[in-house]
Amino acid sequence: MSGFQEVNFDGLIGPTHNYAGLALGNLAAAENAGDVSNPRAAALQGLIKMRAVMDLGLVQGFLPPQSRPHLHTLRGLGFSGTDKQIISAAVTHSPGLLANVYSASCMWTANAATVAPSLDTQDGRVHFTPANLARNFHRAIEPDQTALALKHIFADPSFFVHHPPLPGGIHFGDEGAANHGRLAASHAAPGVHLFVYGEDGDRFPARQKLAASQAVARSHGLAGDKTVYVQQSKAALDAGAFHNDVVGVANEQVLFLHEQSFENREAAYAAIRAAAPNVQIVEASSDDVSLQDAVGSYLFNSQLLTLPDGTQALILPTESAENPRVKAFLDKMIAGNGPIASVHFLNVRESMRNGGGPACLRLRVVLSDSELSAVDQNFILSAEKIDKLEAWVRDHYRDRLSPDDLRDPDFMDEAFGALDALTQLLGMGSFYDFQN
Ligand code: SUG
Repeated sequence: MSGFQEVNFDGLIGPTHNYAGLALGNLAAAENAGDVSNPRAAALQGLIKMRAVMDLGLVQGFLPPQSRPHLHTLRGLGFSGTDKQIISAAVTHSPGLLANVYSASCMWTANAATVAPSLDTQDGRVHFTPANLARNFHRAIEPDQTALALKHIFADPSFFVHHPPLPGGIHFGDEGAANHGRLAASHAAPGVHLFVYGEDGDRFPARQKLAASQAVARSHGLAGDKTVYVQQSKAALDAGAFHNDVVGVANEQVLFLHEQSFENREAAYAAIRAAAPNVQIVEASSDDVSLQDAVGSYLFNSQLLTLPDGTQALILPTESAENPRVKAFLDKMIAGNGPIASVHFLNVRESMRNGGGPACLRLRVVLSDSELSAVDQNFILSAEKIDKLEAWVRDHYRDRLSPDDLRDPDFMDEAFGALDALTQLLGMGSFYDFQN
């Protein structure tokens, strides 16, 4: 029996990263709407995070950026002519659309898909369901290309099964792994799947539907007694936790979360304990950290990782170190010798300003050694490959992008040129629709 490990697949941040305020309920995105972004810094921050995780001794992968602007969407909405004519017509007739088809939101690969490891599925294969991201238009155009990328990277059907995104739009709104956690004695042991769904709050709509989580669990062939469905608290949703991973994260036997994460805390913990008796719940009380501080600092949108020595480390955004109450909580937690042994702060500020912390930027895939060798090795990083990707970013990315820049049809060529160079760097052949 081969060993198992968790591999994080981060979204390589695309050259059109911008602040458009597109995501209702996402406070950071709303606050920074219209600001000038720095796509070059964003992509380099992402690569520095990937390198840091690799330097901790873990295997690190990535998913490529999607084709943006997404001309296919504009054509589907009746725009026609050459590529540049399409952009110019959209600028004239529907300027609001441009920001949507230019969004680099696929960087947040926690929303790319839900994944079930072969240890937990009926047929012993790894199952993927791309998220339909139906709630927000700029994200609802992601699933087709997500599916292509996942099929490209995890191609071998003897190991990997790809389901289509759920049908039914917002009736089966599915935001992927951002509302899903797996509890297990170790990554190599069978696990319990925790699905967190929402009900609309007083301020904000819920994105993840219970029926969607149930459908994904059904497709993936998860056993009924190995799945738990818990409602996110409306208080957390209305405080800006538009995905549950803003208020909690699970890794192996540890569930690290805010005490106001779930609508009915006692019943939720009882259900989780019944399915996963060895779970260790590490909770921040509202006295230690308010929901506002949790959302503002992204304390829980951290990556909780098992290191090669078996200890667990938390990768946090620098915003968590800058909030004195959050920092005091972390210091107390580490001094308390609980299951989380170390903390590391990383700067992913460009993504954070759109509401995306370290945990949003990665999709976790538990793989056996033989499954890992079946993965397209182009998307598994080495120090040398990160060097090359950093050089590619420096060559092709702007360090200033304002919403008005999206109106310039020449910027489209620049964005496509960067992606074309990426496929050459990786020897991927033609991968994007604009290359055909
Ligand atoms: O869907 N922001 C993303 C952030 C996603 C974070 N992911 C997780 N929590 N797993 C969202 O709200 C903002 C884009 C803009 O407004 O330009 C945005 O889409």
